[in-house]
Amino acid sequence: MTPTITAFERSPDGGRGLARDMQVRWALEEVGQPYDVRLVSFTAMKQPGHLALNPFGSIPTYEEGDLALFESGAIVLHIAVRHAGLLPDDANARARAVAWMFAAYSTVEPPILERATAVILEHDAPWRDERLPLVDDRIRKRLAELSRHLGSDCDWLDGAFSAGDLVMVGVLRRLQRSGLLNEFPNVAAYVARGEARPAFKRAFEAQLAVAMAASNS
Ligand SMILES: N[C@@H](CCC(=O)N[C@@H](CS)C(=O)NCC(=O)O)C(=O)O
Repeated sequence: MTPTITAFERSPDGGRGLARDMQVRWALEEVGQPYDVRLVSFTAMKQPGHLALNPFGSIPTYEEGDLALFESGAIVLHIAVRHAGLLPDDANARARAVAWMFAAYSTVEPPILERATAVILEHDAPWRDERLPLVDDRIRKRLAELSRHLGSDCDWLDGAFSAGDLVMVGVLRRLQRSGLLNEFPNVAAYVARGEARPAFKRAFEAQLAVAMAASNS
């Protein structure tokens, strides 16, 4: 059965692939599972039809037969469990790959999202200029830790590319315009390795096509 995911009708990032349908598209591309996309407007996301799929009124969602899922991490994990290619066969390595997914969303991402809030939503707030350097230092701490873990010879977080890398690269991509990634060349190279994967490129092009169509309409 072909799953259906939801994505922004008009992504605020204009096609930079930062909305979280990107991770789900990427996972589906990695495992070779075709999918349909239903585009939703900001208004539709808050209507009962969409809230029945995601009580928080956000994208992405995932529908497959009787199953409806929300939360990009849960969706990526579901795809990884159902298909070969995103989780190792060895039980311990599998558990570690899942740990990296949690690390990406619950340990690495929080200060990155704080930064986005400070830059975009609190742009004119009086505390913004004081807050930003503090947030940046919290991000640097996480990047330094990741940098130390990757060292000079690890392509991926734990052996072969996994769902842990997919989610981590997705989280780190939000830093591309900050300049912070470039302070940690092996982390920047890690992100570039993720973006160079053919499945990433297919997913990126698909979401970009939506953004281009929206900007021409
Ligand atoms: N933790 C959720 C976050 C979902 C989320 O924040 N989605 C954003 C797009 S990346 C969204 O729909 N924002 C619009 C809104 O919440 O109104 C996930 O990973 O799926």
